[in-house]
Amino acid sequence: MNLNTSKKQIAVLIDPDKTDAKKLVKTIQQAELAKVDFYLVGGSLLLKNNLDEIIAIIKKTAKKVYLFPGNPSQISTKADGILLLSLISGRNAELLIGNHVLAAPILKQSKLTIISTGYMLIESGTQTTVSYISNTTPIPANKPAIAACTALAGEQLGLKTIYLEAGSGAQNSVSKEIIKAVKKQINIPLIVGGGIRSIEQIETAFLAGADVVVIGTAIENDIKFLEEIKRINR
Ligand code: 1GP
Repeated sequence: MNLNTSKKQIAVLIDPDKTDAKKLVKTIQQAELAKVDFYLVGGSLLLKNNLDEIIAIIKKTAKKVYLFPGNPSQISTKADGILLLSLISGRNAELLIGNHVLAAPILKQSKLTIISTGYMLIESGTQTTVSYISNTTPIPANKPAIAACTALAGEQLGLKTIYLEAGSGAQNSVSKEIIKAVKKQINIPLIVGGGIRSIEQIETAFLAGADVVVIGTAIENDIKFLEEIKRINR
């Protein structure tokens, strides 16, 4: 992930529970042909204990791999860096700072690049795994001003990027109204993900102001989506 570029970036999210070595190798081959910019690795649960193996496969490319941890057990020193998520849309102290205290000494000893990230859940239709697991209420989809002020507060606190999250496999992705309202308030890079499953949605997010779009489920479900991504003009 390059925080200092104006180039629109596409990141592929790999959930270790939803892939295996064989499937991942194929995904990575296609993703490289599609010229994706970097990879995120993480999920709500880790049932398979295969995090290091997954990262090692992706590291065969020249691209950076960042941890996108669902909880502090998902730290691997094999990655290049970590999105250190603070769930600023919620009021769960553990996810705002508690888990970070526990992870701090481990991160200090690692060589991981730490990207402090204001993580914001946006309501997206039905309840998502991330909302349930985090025990937090997402920001209502029709309240762009709340989203904008939350992101602004995150920037003022010194966070390096904001991630607008509809939730993995979300019914509705983050709307262009929310993306625009947030983008207008902040000067740090804006990441958008959750429920993006068409080229139109990617282009809409970029046009509204997303600097990075994250795709997970759509590629898990159909690897051919990467052939379409390849054709996007960025
Ligand atoms: C989830 O934003 C990411 O945390 C990606 O979501 O799996 O719906 O693409 P999808």
